Amino acid sequence: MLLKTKKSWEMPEAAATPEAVWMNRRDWLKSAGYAGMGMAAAGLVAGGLPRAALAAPITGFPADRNLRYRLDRDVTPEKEATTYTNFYEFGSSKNIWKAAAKMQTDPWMVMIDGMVDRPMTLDAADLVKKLGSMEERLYRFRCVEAWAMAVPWTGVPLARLVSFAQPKAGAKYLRMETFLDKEIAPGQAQSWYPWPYVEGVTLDEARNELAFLATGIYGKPLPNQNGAPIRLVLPWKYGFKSIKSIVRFTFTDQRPISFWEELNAKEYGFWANVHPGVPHPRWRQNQERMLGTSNYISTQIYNGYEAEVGYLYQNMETKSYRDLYH
Ligand SMILES: Nc1nc2c(c(=O)[nH]1)N[C@H]1C(S)=C(S)[C@@H](COP(=O)(O)O)O[C@H]1N2
Ligand SMILES: [Mo]
Repeated sequence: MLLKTKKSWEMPEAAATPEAVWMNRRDWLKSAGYAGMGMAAAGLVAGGLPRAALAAPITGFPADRNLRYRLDRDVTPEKEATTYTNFYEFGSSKNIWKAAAKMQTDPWMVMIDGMVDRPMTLDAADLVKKLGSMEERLYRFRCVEAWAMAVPWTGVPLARLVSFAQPKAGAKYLRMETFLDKEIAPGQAQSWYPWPYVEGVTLDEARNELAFLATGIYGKPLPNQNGAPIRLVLPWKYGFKSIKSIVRFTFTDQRPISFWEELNAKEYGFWANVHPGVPHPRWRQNQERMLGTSNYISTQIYNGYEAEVGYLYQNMETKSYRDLYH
């Protein structure tokens, strides 16, 4: 079973660093002495220090597995899950893993802002440390394009980030944003997409036990293409909700408009709960194909997680299954 977690995130003295200043990633890198990507690529920062001297990667791999989360199918081969990926910042094909290698993920500044008492900006590794011990969980994962996988994620419950941030009473949603840098991510030069990638959940969803802030996969830190250094994993929702390479968490009382919803609200809903009874114009939703296999198997309501998440949607005014998606 899961070992007792250090609850550093619950302690008030761990609650905040005083910086409330907003800086984008490039500004921060500059102020921290990274004079642009050229030097970073050369492995140097201002003053000729080796970049490695400032790097502080997320540690704690492999983490103990939390045996509460079990699979009804085989774990997907690592090679499949790490080479067949969706990360539109690096292109719209599934084969972007080489292009994503360009991304520098350490240091990685993350901002927590919006309806919180103390907005802050801190390095991803520091943030994860403040959120307590990492654990491993086996989860199913289902893309709206009808492919699916089952993988071991490493990370911490998203609920701990919510407790750590201490949102104000009126906050209802958590909005998340991916980095914006078209020099690194060529897909972001495609101006018809509403960059940066944005996703959002209700705070009740963010506090659900399944909502997971992942730092690793297969017992190792996330490879870039899977969303390094930190990403969301919501196993009961279609994969597009599981935003990668997060740089900003904003607490708000406004329902966020996500990247795909902004692009095409008819095809991509805010709720996006997996449901075999809600058809999609382009892909089948009653069946899915596990990566590494060629046959289709039945898709389950909430991707098989109804016991854990069903209560979240019971009081929603759902006229049809469709409302669980749109
Ligand atoms: N920033 C960002 N996050 C993203 C995406 C993306 O293009 N950019 N694609 C989403 C989609 S559509 C899916 S299915 C999952 C895929 O996660 P995986 O590649 O790790 O399997 O990431 C989601 N998160
Ligand atoms: Mo997806």
